[in-house]
This record gives sequence, C-alpha cells and structure tokens, in this order.
Amino acid sequence: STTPIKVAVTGAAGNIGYSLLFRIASGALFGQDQPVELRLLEITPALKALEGVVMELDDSAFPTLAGVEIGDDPTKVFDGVNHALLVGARPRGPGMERGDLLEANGGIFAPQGKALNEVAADDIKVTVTGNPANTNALIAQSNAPDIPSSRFSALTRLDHNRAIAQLAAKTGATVADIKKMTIWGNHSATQYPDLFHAEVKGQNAAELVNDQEWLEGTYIPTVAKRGAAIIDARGASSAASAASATIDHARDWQLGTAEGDWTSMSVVSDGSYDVPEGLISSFPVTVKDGEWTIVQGLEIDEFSRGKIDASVKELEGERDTVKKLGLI
Ligand code: NAX
Repeated sequence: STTPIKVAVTGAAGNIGYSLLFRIASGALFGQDQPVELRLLEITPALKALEGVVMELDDSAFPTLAGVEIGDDPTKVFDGVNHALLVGARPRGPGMERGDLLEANGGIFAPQGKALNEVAADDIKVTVTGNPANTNALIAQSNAPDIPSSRFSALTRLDHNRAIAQLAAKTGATVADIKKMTIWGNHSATQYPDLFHAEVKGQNAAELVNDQEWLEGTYIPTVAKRGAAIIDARGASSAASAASATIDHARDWQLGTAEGDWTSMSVVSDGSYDVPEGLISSFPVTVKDGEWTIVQGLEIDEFSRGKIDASVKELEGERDTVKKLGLI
C-alpha cells in the first residue's frame, strides 16, 4: 500500500531507539514498497537529542520514510498510529525495590495506554519492549478499555532469538535450520526457553542434544542471563539486538509467521497451558492476517511444567503489586 503505516516509538532518543529508528525507516519492518511515518515520543529533556537523531534520519534519505514527527505529549504523538513500539521505560535506580520500579513505570505506561485508547488507529498493535515489559504491557492494556486486549504484547523475541543462536552453536546447525522455539513466561531471569518442542532440521532438539545437564546447567541460564553478559562485556545493555528483535516481533505480527514454524510473543493469556487468564505471558504463537493464535496441544512434561509455573508465579506477583498500586 502507498498509504504510510504510522509507527510510534517511545524512548526514541535512547540506545535501542538509535538502532530501531534507522531499521524501520529503511524498510526492515514492512518492506521496501511500504512507506512508513515515524511518530517519536520522548520526555521533554530528551527532545533536543531527539532532534539530532531526526537530522540523521533526514540525512539518510530513506526512500521508505514518508515523514517524522516528534513530541513529548502522547495524545499528539500517538494520533492515528497503527503500531506503537513502547521502548522508553524507567530503569531500576540504586536502592530501588521491585515495587518502586513497577510504580515508576506505571506512571509511564498508564498514561500511554490511556492516550492510545483515545487517539490510536482502529487497527493499533502495541509492543512493549521497555522493562519490566510484560507488566508494563499489562498496565497499558488495562488503561485502554476500548482496544481489544489481543492488541497488546510484550517482547520476548530477543530471548527467542538468543535461544535459537545458542542451540545453533551447540548443534552446529544454522539459525535457519531451527524451528518451533518457544520462550514461556516472563521476560526476566525466570523465563523458560523450551527445547522439547524445538526442531533442528526437523529433528526434536531435546532428543538431538540429549543432555539434560547441559540443558539445565548451561543452556537455560545462558539464555536467561544473556542480557547481563552483554552489559558485562559492552558496558552497556543490549541495544542493536533488542531493536532487531522488536522489528522481528512487529513484522511477524503484521505480516505473519512462516508455514511450519511459530514464534514467541508475550500476549494476554486465555488460560492456555494453565497460565491464568489475563496475564501477559510468553507463548508459542502463529500469526495470520495480523492476528496471533497460541499454539495448542503441546505436551508439557514435569520439568517444563515446573519452569513455566515458576515464571508465571513471578508474573502473578507483579500483577498483584500493580493492582495494589491501583495501576490496573
Ligand atoms: P535508554 O535509557 O538508552 O533509553 C530509554 C529512553 O526512554 C530515554 O531516552 C528516556 O528519555 C526515554 N523515556 C523515559 N521515559 C519516557 C516516557 N515517559 N516517554 C517517552 N520516553 C521516555 O534505554 P534503552 O537501552 O534504549 O532500553 C530501553 C528499555 O528497553 C529499557 O527499559 C530496557 O530495560 C529495555 N530492554 C528490553 C529488552 C527486551 O527484550 N524486552 C531487551 C533490551 C532492553 O534491556
């Protein structure tokens, strides 16, 4: 279509934004034939830096970039947007408890949910990358009663991609050989990357690896703690890979998942796999015509059950905290 798709990005002057905006503008999200218009939200003190980023977008002369607007008022920036990528969030400061962190982020994601409810396009799809992503998505969704809850999601695609990369390294396969990876639960250290349904060149990954000790002692912690390993090495948190995963997530949501494969998205539970209804938790999903569906009927063994339950319990704790705070 030649009508531009309007994509909002929050935290646009941040580290992820610096990578994400150029990928979107260059056509990585919806292809070379689909113009996009960027709507960039920042807090007031970061608007000057954002103006510099916009100068660089101009200087890139991207043929698919139909326009850029910036601002600090979500009801203006989100006006008519089709995709909202909510990246900006409040990081955990020194001495900050989990409850303080959730409260500070409630101050961001509740008003943004309300603004989306008021002014976004009818087909709005919301992806939350800013941490704690799942619960921030729940806060935004709860504050947008007129938008179907299925239009809110949180990013676990980076975990999914990390899980594929680690499995490829272990098995000597290429990432393209790996299908049906699943991240279950929360985007946090409790997340569960599931090899029992993943396939390497059509072969069951857990059977191929056949090493429960590696799975439990190396694989799961390596994927779950990859963010910390990157901070340790780079002195800064993952930014380009997080931007790339945000693109993968939004593109698959708009354009669909490949036949014979699925992806991981944190979406509102309908009670599937005994994840309490209403929680935004990561599941295996397929996407067709812009709508996701949780993959049904996977057998969950005792080991996987324990891992999924532990992560879901953490999500329930976060939900209870934000409920007590009156944020949902
Ligand atoms: P930065 O601190 O570089 O950038 C965040 C930006 O958000 C800042 O420019 C800030 O001014 C802006 N911001 C703050 N409050 C805002 C508001 N109310 N409205 C609009 N903008 C606002 O962080 P960056 O490295 O870009 O990371 C952004 C978020 O992604 C963090 O919460 C981070 O924890 C999270 N991540 C999530 C990942 C995931 O897989 N879900 C992985 C990467 C990353 O850790």
